[in-house]
Amino acid sequence: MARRALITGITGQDGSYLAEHLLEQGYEVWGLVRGQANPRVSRMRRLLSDVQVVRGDLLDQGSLISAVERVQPDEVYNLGAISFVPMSWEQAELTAEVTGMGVLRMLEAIRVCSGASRGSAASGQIRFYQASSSEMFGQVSETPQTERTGFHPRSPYGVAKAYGHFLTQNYRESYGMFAVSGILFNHESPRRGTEFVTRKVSLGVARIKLGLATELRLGNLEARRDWGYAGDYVKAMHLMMRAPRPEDYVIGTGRMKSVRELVEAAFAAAGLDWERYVVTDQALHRPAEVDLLCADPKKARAQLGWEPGVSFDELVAMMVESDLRLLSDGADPDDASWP
Ligand code: NAP
Ligand code: G4F
Repeated sequence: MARRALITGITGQDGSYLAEHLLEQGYEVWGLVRGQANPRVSRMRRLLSDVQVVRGDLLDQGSLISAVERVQPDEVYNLGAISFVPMSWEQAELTAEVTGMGVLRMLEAIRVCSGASRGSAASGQIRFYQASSSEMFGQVSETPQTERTGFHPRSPYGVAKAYGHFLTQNYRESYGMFAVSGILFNHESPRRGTEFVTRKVSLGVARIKLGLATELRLGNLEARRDWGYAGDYVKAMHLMMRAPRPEDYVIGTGRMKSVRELVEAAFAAAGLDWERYVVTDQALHRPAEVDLLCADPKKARAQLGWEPGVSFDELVAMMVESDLRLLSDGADPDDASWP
């Protein structure tokens, strides 16, 4: 019988790639979707016609219990979150509720539905994946960051993710649940939300190239990130869930680039000189910045056999080409079907 997966955040970047990957692996895939008429759901249904939908919201405990009861999943992937770091200062309480407390509600739904009790070995029960983040490392205490590096989150988002991370560990230890966290570093794609810097840059380049804009306004160009391709990273999520033991893993490329290098590469991919177009804007700087993030993915390579497949330059070129195509076709990037 096909394994059944329930994905929260299925309308997001990672949810779409993970759904595709699990369908390819022969899974029956369900997505938890919120709202009465979530416009992203109709696009998802058109593209992922084999995905089934169940209504629910990470803010609503009852809806999560009902969803787990209805779907009876073998695996739950909790990708739903307020995921844009600057928004977490503007709506800190909402971020704590969705990104932090949402993890508790999902774990409780699984615990209640699978009858896991304190101290019992809940083998054979529902497996749980938590989308933890390198933002938890924040002001890093060492470089590169491993599964053992301490956390010093720098945003309400990072703090909420740290809560969800520790809670996932705690449910594993308290109830014997197969509950794992993937500490994923930044991963991008043509499906990335337009507010994140890689997509903002690839779209900006495409607009300038096509004569639709004359400048690109950005914040801190000196921040450094470990950027990989989302399509590679969802495979790591699945490998963690099929591992013999529930453990947490760092997932990244092990290579760091600055926002400035990202900009240079993206403009060069379209044959443009970035210095003629990029304007820096103090208003786009953050109240507390994460200066650098760089993964040490040795454990994932050794234990899961996971390796990133797409390089930084290939990723940047893929995103610029995709946005050039999208805009040339007259599509609205915020409302486009996934490329
Ligand atoms: P994304 O594109 O922003 O997607 C977020 C998803 O969360 C959307 O499907 C959204 O659904 C859903 N959501 C928001 N509020 C919700 C609520 N109250 N109840 C249920 N669902 C809700 O994020 P992503 O880039 O795919 O990232 C997936 C997960 O990985 C997130 O948890 C993110 O924090 C984490 N993460 C991402 C990265 C990265 O670099 N991408 C790195 C580390 C960790 P709607 O359509 O309803 O808005
Ligand atoms: O693309 P970003 O907004 O991603 P950020 O803050 O690193 O967070 C992403 O990755 C995390 C994993 O580490 C996820 F957990 C999280 O959900 C999200 O997916 O910003 C990257 C860097 C920052 O240092 C920011 O200050 O780019 C810098 N930046 C410079 N100018 C900008 C801009 N970021 C954005 N979004 N927009 C700018 O104009």
